[in-house]
Amino acid sequence: MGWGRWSEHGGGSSARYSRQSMSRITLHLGDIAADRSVDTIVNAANSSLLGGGGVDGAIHHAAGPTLLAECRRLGGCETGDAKITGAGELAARHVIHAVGPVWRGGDRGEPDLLARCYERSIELAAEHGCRTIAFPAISTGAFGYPVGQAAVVAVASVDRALTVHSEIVEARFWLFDTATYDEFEIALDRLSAR
Ligand code: AR6
Repeated sequence: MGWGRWSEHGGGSSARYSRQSMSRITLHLGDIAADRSVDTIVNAANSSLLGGGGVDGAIHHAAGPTLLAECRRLGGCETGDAKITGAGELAARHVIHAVGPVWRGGDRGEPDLLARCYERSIELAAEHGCRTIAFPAISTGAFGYPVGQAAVVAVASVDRALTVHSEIVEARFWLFDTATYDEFEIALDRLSAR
């Protein structure tokens, strides 16, 4: 399938650079909380849904206290599942709080749980009328999932879910550092070549 175009700025966002494939999956380097042109932002949460560090901290900081107040009413979330809220002061309409697996060596169902996070997020976005969705690299920070393996699961599961939900026109991955971006680029290139 191959790549489309390079651009300095992706989707009106603050990406340093972004790359757009001919599929509906795009890759961006930078802060997901600064994406001002997406319908829903996915948060890499923990099962309490009560905030934390990393991308969770950045999203709650940018969204303000109403997001946490909404999360308190959700009663937590299982690993491998996701729940949706409004987006507080973010430009997006919704935040989807996905709980990825903690890496325990790879034989405790981690790939399946990670894939379910992505698939459930796309399902929720579609149910709520969203056409665009932005993901971080779920589980690859504090939860310790090796980035290369997480990237393969992430792009494959999102690609699968997009074939079911044609109403989602774009799924963006926001990668926070070049090493993570590169792993997602390799995974997406391999998927596109199949
Ligand atoms: N925009 C995009 N990606 C980011 C941002 C950002 N603003 N900040 C960090 N990343 P992590 P996890 C990247 O730890 O592994 C929290 O405390 C980061 O570099 O945020 O799923 C939660 O409350 C990494 O590549 O999420 C949970 O307790 C990726 O986002 C726990 O961490 C995910 O790193 C979840 O751990």
